[in-house]
Amino acid sequence: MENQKKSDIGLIGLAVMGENLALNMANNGWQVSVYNRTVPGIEEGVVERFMDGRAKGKSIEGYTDMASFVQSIAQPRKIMMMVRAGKAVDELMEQLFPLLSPGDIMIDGGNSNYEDTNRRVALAEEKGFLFVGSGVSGGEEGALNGASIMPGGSKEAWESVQPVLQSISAKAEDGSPCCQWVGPQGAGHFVKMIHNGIEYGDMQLISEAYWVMKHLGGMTNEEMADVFEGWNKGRLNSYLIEITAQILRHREADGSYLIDHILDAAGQKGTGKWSVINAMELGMPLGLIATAVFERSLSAQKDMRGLASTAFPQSDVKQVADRETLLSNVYAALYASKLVSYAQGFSVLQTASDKFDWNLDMASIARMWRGGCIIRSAFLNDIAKAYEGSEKPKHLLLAPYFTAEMNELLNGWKQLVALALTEGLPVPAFSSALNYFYSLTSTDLSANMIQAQRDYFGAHTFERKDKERGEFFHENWTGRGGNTKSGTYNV
Ligand code: NBP
Repeated sequence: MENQKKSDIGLIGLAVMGENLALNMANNGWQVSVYNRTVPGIEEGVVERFMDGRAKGKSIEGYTDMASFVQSIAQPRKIMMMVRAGKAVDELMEQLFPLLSPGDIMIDGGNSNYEDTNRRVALAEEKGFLFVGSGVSGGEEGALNGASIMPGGSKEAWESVQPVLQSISAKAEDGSPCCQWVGPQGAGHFVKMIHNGIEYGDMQLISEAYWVMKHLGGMTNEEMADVFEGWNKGRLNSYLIEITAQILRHREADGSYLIDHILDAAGQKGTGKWSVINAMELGMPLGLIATAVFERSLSAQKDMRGLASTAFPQSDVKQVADRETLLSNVYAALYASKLVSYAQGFSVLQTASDKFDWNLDMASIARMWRGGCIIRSAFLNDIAKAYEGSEKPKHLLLAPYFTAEMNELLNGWKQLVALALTEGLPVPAFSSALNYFYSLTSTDLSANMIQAQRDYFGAHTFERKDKERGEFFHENWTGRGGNTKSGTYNV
């Protein structure tokens, strides 16, 4: 062993992501040690199966003993964990600590909660090690051929892990790796979480476009596939639009379309929900993603929807005669709502960056998402450009390019939402985005009434238009209340 060349990197966890990442590393010329736990009764022989199968003949060594695995890696060691997020990562860290040397680096590539990563970075550093929490997006295919990788945590580790991580990352059209240092603590996992939230939003928006074309346009699957293919050649060019066209054309052996047989009850694994919870914690609107998460929940209540549809039967949707205008309006609704969704997501990132002192680079994040990941799209180039200028936009929609786009899209977008709602077709994300847009662009909102009500029943105080901001007033609304105010604070 002593004379044997040590591995460049170690990888723990040989499920779908770990296996493919190990192969990707080996294909890029790295010597890789792999380890998977062997627990009687769970799944035995995982390492052997991999070594005898896909890893055969590659620069990969398999281990079932943790100490030998750690010993096989060159120092400072780089050990990537691709295991289920949660306690598995903590358990592994505890097993690794006594085996590591000072300066060794642990990389958690799973979908960990960023607060767990904050804690783990501090714990590892306290013990003299380095810890990188890295989002990895792109699923099985990305893991093997190039993923979008979002590392954050102990900055000192970047120099060592950069060559490996960038080599296995996807490359954008201009050749740049879709992997850059994100920021300290759990910044990498936070950015990955928002990426996943945006993915939820994009999928909901595309589903609504499909639904209105089908029902208001009376279009066939093939016709809709043609439209998505057309959009994929323009500003909406993206992986999700591309696969939507392919999904619409996909047929069963009997010639029928598979999409028409798939039950309309969506699943979810939680990262969309986390995005929304964290946006709420930061006091930031993330309505489009919230709508996408809630719509999945409502879709899953299939039986309840069936029951409600008999209590409130709807009349048939009237198809529109002018398909060309309809399609142009659907395009406007889809593109404008997508812009709102990304603007909301980037605003949450900016707020987290300010609050946690992460100094996130929005242009770099947009560029990292251009390849490998599920939300990859041409339009991320435009977002990167908007943030690259010397004057950073306060809000993405206020970047001159996007302001011009929104002004052009607005009319078609509102016509589509109005028509769909009048016809009883749900377009929750299109309309949520439109309402956000109207609220965002209104100097005056109805919140004066909310403040009055809060003060009326709870003495929560209000500010006045005719006084300086920050001065708070309480009114004795009924003549019966006292002058005692509630504390004025926001949560
Ligand atoms: P899973 O999320 O299904 O995790 C399975 C792996 O975790 C197996 O190797 C398993 O070992 C190991 N493991 C578990 Br479970 N508990 C463990 C413990 N206490 N100690 C050591 N190992 C333990 O695998 P995955 O789908 O490949 O995902 C890996 C990570 O990457 C997850 O965090 C996931 O959220 C994230 N991710 C997944 C995708 C995707 O498309 N699947 C995409 C992006 C990110 P065993 O074989 O002994 O059970």
